[in-house]
Amino acid sequence: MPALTEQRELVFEAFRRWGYLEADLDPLGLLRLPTVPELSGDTEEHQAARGFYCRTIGVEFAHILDAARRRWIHERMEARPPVPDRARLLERLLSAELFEQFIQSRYPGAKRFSLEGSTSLIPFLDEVLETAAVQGGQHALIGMSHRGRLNVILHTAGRQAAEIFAGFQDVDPRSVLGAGDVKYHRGATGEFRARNGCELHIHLVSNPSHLEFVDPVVMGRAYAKQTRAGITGKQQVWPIVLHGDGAFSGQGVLAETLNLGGLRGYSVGGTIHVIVNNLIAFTTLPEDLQTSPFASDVARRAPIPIFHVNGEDVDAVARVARMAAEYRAAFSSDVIVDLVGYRRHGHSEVDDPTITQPVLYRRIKEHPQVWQTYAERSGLDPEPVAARVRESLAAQQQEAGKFAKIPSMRKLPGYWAPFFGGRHKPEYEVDTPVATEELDAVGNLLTHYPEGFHVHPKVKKLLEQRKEMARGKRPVDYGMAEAMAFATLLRQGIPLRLSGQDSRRGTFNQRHAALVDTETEEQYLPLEHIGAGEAWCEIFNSPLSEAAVLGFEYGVSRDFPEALVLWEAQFGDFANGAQVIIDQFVAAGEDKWGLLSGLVMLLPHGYEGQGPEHSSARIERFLHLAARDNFQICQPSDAAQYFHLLRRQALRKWRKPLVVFTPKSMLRHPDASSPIEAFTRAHFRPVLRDPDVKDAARILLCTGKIGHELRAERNRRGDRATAIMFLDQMYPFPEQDLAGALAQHPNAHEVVWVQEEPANMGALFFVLPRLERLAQGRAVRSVKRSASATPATGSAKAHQMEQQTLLTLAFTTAEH
Ligand SMILES: Cc1ncc(C[n+]2csc(CCOP(=O)(O)OP(=O)(O)O)c2C)c(N)n1
Repeated sequence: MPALTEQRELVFEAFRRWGYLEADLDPLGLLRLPTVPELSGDTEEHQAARGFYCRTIGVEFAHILDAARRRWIHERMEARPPVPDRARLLERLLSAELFEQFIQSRYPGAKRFSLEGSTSLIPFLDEVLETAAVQGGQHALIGMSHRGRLNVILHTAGRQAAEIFAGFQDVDPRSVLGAGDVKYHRGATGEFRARNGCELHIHLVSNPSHLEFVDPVVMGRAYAKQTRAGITGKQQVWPIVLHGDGAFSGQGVLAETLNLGGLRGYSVGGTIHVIVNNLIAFTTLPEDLQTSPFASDVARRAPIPIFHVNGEDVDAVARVARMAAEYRAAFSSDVIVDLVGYRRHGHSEVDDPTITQPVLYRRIKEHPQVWQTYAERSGLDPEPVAARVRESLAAQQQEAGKFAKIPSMRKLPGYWAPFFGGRHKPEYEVDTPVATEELDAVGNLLTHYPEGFHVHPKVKKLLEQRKEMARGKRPVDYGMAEAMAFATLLRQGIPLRLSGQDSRRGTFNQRHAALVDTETEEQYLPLEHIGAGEAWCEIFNSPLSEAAVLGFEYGVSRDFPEALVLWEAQFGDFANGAQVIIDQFVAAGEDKWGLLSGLVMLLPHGYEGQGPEHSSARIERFLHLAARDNFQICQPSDAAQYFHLLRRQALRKWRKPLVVFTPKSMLRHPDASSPIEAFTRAHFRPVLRDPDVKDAARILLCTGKIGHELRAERNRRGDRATAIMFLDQMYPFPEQDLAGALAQHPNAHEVVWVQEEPANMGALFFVLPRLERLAQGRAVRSVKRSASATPATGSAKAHQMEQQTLLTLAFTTAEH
């Protein structure tokens, strides 16, 4: 009967494609979905297909191009569902809901961002972890925002309720004056014991208020942990990210993060994304939140399945959890689960939702709780379990009173033990010079490629020059200084990872970390072949994203403190696309959560007449964020300084993010190149004194490219009375070094801060008051562009005129 089979296939194909639009996905019947003509019909085939695709699970998978993956899904959807452990599911639901109600009654007026209405999230996570355990999972990294976080800490991360209650009692506020974070943002670690006896280590990642920005951080952390775990890393470490529906559809960083999922430098073997979809965001309804019917629609661009499930059918929720986890294990792919529920209270519990959604909330008030519906449907008596749960919560509250301060619910992994945070101490300094023979050896290694590899003639020439640089036959430029820093660190056993847009070649054609065969386009990275011991090296061209990629690299740095992890902006100006990661994680992570990072941000900076968006990495913004030694802000003025700065960052145990303003026009400039001796002897110096002028009448202090221009101008003028110094480290401010440098010129009557940036930008606001303190009565002046709303002019000629004016003013004394 081929015709009948064909007919059946046609009907089934229609339901596989569109069935989710007619599924019963929403406990309150609020979702408005289009009707699908392709699904109309009442034949036996229609009834059968409807049974598979239009009950409480809907799945979107027709957009997945790989037929084997589509078949995998439809075979499971069209199979008999597994028998659920209903007693266990009811117990978990009850425990989750009664926990929320307990807090409501015992800590009235406190915000907890209740999960009620979507509590089937807890059994959902159980099932994902159970499946992960069967598949060899040992760690789960969970990222999530406020909604239901306390519940997840208790039920999934396995912390004690007493620890959470202690947070509500806010004991010992003095210990966190000016720092710390609210309880529904803090991280937690714990164990989840699966039915097969395995324990999964759970790590709930610390999270800022800024919704969705934790997503790439979770991925980066998972990537680092997977790298640690070796060949089976992706099986062992499972990333799971929970989202609100409003944030999922609205926040761009989510889309950027999904795009990382299948990329070789960023793949974590699949993340399980769960939208805890309560069909509201604060006071705003879906019709004002997203253009398309489902919050999940933004994910359809990726070749990954999207499961929708009615959060009130807890059996279906458990089934979807298993399918999602098994799919991740089978295909190393992301999976989206849209868990549709509702929100029983206001956005937080101090918020009255009847002001904005009076009708909806009347309906929600009358709607039974998830556990009630489930108990009724499954014919189980909830009372004995409920009594037990209430009793245990009351006992835990008693315990909470015994804490003298709010307990930390997380333990740092052992690999953090050798590293320090806090204020800088001189004993953290390290040796960074490298012996001549070693530089010669790395020069050979860095310029070596396999027999028969066809190198581009221009690159070949560059490699020959680099070999000469390493041998001291020509000055070393920035590109080679960086390569030598990377190579020497790798040979000392330090792993290395660099990612950024076009970073393999380098935006300015300066890096050439990957050699490209001119016949085959095959790539060869010399640095990948020189690490000692376990030291791996990864250099990737990132996708065209700042927020997600910087978040990812921050995440890698959090779980690989021994590695030098660098992110590079194409131009420093573009880093503001990642401002939330900079503000909320890089700058504040230690103060808020006590979490350290040694991440390096390379930000090309300098005024060369390339316009408003190719000039400034916004030095001022980083300096505004600087306090309590939270990070280091540097602008190395020559190649050797860059070399020592990178090596210092990797070798010392003081783990602080490092912001480096890197050059553009100075990359190959002889004035900023360094002799080989500067690599074998010196250290990174926060302040560069002037070697050419003794006992100056005036001192010009500056940072970056302008200093070289000032020195050239001084030569042109034949000026022998002006000393020019570079401030290569702006933060932590090198007060003693600078005081020492100024003291070398006791007769200088004025100190002038010279910067390329406009008066309202650059380091001016930061340096001037500090300089005044150190100047010991000398006049302190500044030379800068006029205050401006934009960092730089769009005209190259105007730039030249401005630049010349700066130089002229810098050599004009105050008396004139
Ligand atoms: C980037 C960002 N913008 C705005 C907010 C303020 N805010 C906090 S919660 C919230 C609503 C979130 O809605 P949804 O994502 O649906 O999650 P729900 O609270 O409903 O679980 C908003 C707008 C924020 N925290 N982060």
